[in-house]
Amino acid sequence: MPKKASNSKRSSKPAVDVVGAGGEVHQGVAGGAVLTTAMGAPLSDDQNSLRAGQRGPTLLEDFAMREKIFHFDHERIPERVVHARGYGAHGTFETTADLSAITRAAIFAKPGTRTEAFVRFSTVAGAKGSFDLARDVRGFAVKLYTTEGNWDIVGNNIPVFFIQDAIKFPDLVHAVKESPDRAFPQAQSAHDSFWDFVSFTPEAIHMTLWQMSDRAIPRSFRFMEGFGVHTFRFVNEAGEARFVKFHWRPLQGLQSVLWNEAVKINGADPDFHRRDLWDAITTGDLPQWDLAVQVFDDEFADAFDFDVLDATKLIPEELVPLQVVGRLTLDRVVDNDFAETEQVAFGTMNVPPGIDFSEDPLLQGRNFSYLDTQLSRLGSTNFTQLPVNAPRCPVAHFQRDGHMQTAVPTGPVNYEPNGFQGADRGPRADVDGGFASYAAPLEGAKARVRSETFADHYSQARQFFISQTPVEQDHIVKAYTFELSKCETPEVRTRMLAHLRNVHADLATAVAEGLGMSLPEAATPAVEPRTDLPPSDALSILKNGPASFAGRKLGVLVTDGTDAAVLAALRTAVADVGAVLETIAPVVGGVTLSDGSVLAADQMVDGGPSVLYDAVVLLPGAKAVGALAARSTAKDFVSDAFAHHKFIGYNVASTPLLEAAGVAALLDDGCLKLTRSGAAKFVRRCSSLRHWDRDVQP
Ligand code: HDE
Repeated sequence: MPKKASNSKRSSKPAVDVVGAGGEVHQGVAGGAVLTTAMGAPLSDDQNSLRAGQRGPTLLEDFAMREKIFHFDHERIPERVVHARGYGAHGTFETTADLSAITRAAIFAKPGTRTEAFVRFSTVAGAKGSFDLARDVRGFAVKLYTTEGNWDIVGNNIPVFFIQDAIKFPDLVHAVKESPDRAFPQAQSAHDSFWDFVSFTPEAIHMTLWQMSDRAIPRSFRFMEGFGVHTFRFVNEAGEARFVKFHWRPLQGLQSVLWNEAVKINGADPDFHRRDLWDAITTGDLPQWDLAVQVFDDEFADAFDFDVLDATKLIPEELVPLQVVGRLTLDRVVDNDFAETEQVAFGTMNVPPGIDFSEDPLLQGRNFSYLDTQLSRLGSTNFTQLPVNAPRCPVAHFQRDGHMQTAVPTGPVNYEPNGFQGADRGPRADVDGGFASYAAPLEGAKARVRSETFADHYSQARQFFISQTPVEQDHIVKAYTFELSKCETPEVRTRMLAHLRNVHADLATAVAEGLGMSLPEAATPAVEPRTDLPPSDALSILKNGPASFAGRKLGVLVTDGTDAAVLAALRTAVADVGAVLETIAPVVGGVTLSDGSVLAADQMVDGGPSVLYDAVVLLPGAKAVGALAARSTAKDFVSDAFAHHKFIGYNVASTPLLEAAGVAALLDDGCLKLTRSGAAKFVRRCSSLRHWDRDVQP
């Protein structure tokens, strides 16, 4: 930048167009906004601070510079203690069932009711800047701005949790996050302290089965289920209560990636999940979930094998079927990540009349934590006034003042009861319409105890394992083996193997084999694990995959000379099923296709590895394939796609590349030779997403 004198003449055009922080716009000479201070003073120069002479020191008087740096210095707020890395979007929830017989919640009174929503997906352990494909539980937090106040379902993509009592949460989180001395490892559970904690906390074993399954490495937020986890209550007008569990079911189907892919995606695109959601919403491929409920009464709860207040247990769908009661559509990306996603404050305690808590000790603790934590993060009790948190229904109370108060209450009264009349009187509680807690009958002595009905820690873990396909079981074995191999303390591994023996002999034996360790004695269970729980298909991802390639991404490797007609046919076939096609070329600037047209590529081959795609097509031109076959990133593109069980389309010219990648002799019926007429058939074949029959290990 050319040096400018500090007292240069006021320039006739503003350097940048900016709207004032208060939303007001100063019209500039060119019709654009004039840059101002936060107080609204228009600025003449944003490139140079105020100096005493051309080469002299900066003056304290420079209020514009001081204000700018002051604000910048305080731009960061504390990240969330857990779930720090997250991504949000706006949506709409449409009620599809009349539930007025079982809940008085207005949101369920009339099918067709539309309610504004905000959703934030997250990982748990990693810091705000960590990568998306950590092996981790995903947060699935939904805020529904109902006419009776905000209802937050602060859930996860796994229906059970690690612990049964909130008092253990700080220990769990300390154990899974980085060590306090060395500050690593970050964003992962593959280390001693996590498994050390788990090995002494058998109630966590069931959840670790889910965490070691592919549920913990989802392909995208769009392909995950969400769960409220706890048992809640529906309460109707008559004050009658039923228990309820909440499930979000993606219309896109379930899908995860392989661990080897996850590791590589983290390098190739650490923002893989947020980019996916942004792209889907901004291109109009709006993700949708059905809200389904499992409703049951005291009689079922009493007869059920496990305690419905125990968050380490689920209720199989075979026992209490899911009823769909609404549909959530994410239809708008945020305007500003900080203002909305970073400042959104979810709370399990936010429920409208008609939705109530159960006595789950984990939920009870959460109802304290989510309000409390906002004070550290958002700095004021008035966080409820931020646009993303503010209810869309009227708010009236006598809470006053506090940091960053933006409401301007009028009138003389800030208390009740009061003897004022009319508008000055202020609001009063509504005995009939207001929130009334369900009068749950309680009994027993005050004590620090864990109910005996919470004692079975292994039976549902076993049920989860036997509900998986062999492919998924193999992934679980490999995940435990990998994670425990990262534990440097042999005793931690031994204790974990002792627990796994109580889950399933095959699991324990295979993990021990993978670790090169002998099996220890089984851990002594508090109650004998059951082996008679039947498999539940709903617990498997592969048994619930989509029947279409819709919403997925095809990567097509192109070079100079690529057959333009085959590429066009592929584009049509992919668009027809609602999927996306990206081209990957030796140079991003473009290639010249067989018909002489120039195609600008979406990715350069070094930056577009096949792990970013659900299926791939190799479409090189005959003259250009040699150079491609000599390139290691192109070879990896092919060998990875093959090792990750992806469907591969290829043309005759691809042979040197297939040979260089070492897969030419291995081609199976998941690899299809592509002609112009075969494009639609290939895309149809991709509907099953992966060719699991391929006998290959990444
Ligand atoms: Fe959370 N959890 N949690 N959690 N949790 C937070 O609240 C907490 C638990 C979940 O996108 C914090 O605003 C305790 C279960 C999600 O903003 C904090 C306990 C489930 C999110 C907190 C649990 C969750 C959080 C951190 C044990 C699944 C992200 C920042 C009793 C059902 C929400 C914040 C977002 C966030 C406490 C257990 C899900 C510290 C004490 C079980 C999705 O308040």
